[in-house]
Amino acid sequence: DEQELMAGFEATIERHDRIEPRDWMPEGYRRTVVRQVAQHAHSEIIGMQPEGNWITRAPSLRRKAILLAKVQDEAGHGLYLYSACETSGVSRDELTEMLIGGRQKYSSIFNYPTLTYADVGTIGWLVDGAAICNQVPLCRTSYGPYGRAMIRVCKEESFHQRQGYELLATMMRGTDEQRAMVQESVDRFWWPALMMFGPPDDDSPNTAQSMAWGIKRNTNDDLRQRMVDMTVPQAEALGVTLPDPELRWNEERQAHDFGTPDWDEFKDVISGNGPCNAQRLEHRRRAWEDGAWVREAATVFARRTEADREA
Ligand code: FAQ
Repeated sequence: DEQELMAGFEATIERHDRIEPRDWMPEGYRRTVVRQVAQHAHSEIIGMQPEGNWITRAPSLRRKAILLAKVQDEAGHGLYLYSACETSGVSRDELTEMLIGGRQKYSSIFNYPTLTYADVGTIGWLVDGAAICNQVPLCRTSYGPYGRAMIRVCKEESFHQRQGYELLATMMRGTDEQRAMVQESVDRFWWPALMMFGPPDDDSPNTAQSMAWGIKRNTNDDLRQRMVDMTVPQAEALGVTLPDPELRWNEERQAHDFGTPDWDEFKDVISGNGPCNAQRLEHRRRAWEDGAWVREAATVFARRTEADREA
């Protein structure tokens, strides 16, 4: 009965074992997995847009090849994650409809514009950097298909992060104008990158339950602190200044103190009013509609092949 099933589920969580799609799970657990994994998948797919914006304007063939490969990796991550999400009983079509209909979210960060080529480097360095901080612990998430997807995704994210750092390091060795371009880009992306970790813990409605279920392994503030501590020495090595006058080493805590992100801006962005929300969703909706004939053709072809085989 239900009580016995729940005890089995809780024992699995307690042992830090994986919950698999065939296992019994409470409805709230399933809903939370779908919400987080779908949001993650949508972020990968919507996240192709800000950088994709620069593919036709990359400054060299080499940079273009690198950027194309990176954006393709993001499509791959999105597909893995949609597959992981489908194991918990929702179809990819339903997930896409929920994204386009504004019923599911994607990461706030992708609602900011990419104004210069330096932004490609900054996204690699800071946005993929934040993604790594957040996702390495998710390799140990309790939902099996999600954790396994994270292992490969994280390997590729590490590569992406180095790619961004290398791009910025190259620009920092260039002209004064290029250095100024990097600094201006970092000034715009630093705070939105810290917002990727979600609201502060005391304002995060999902953290406690998600941690109890082992879906999340760390709190939002804990991971944000890790991001700051990881990034400060990298910023020094690059020669850029992080735009936070309150940023300093705290000897006692053995961690950096830092300022408070503008949480009103964050709330605005996640409720649909960021600088690029409308544009990002509209672009996704158009791609979905323009691709309808491909999905239809593939379905008809699959049915016909199946019928031929049976005949
Ligand atoms: N943006 O109670 P919490 C990438 C929502 S990396 C938008 O703290 P939770 C790689 C949250 O959903 C980016 N919404 O929620 C890449 C909830 O609303 P809901 C993707 C946010 O789930 C790099 C409400 O606020 N990574 O794509 C955000 O416990 C370069 C309350 O928040 C992931 O998705 C936000 N930043 O913790 C690709 C990582 N933060 O759903 C291309 C997996 C919070 O109830 C280029 N996700 N909200 O309507 C997670 O770790 C968690 O879901 C958090 C949020 C930490 C994001």
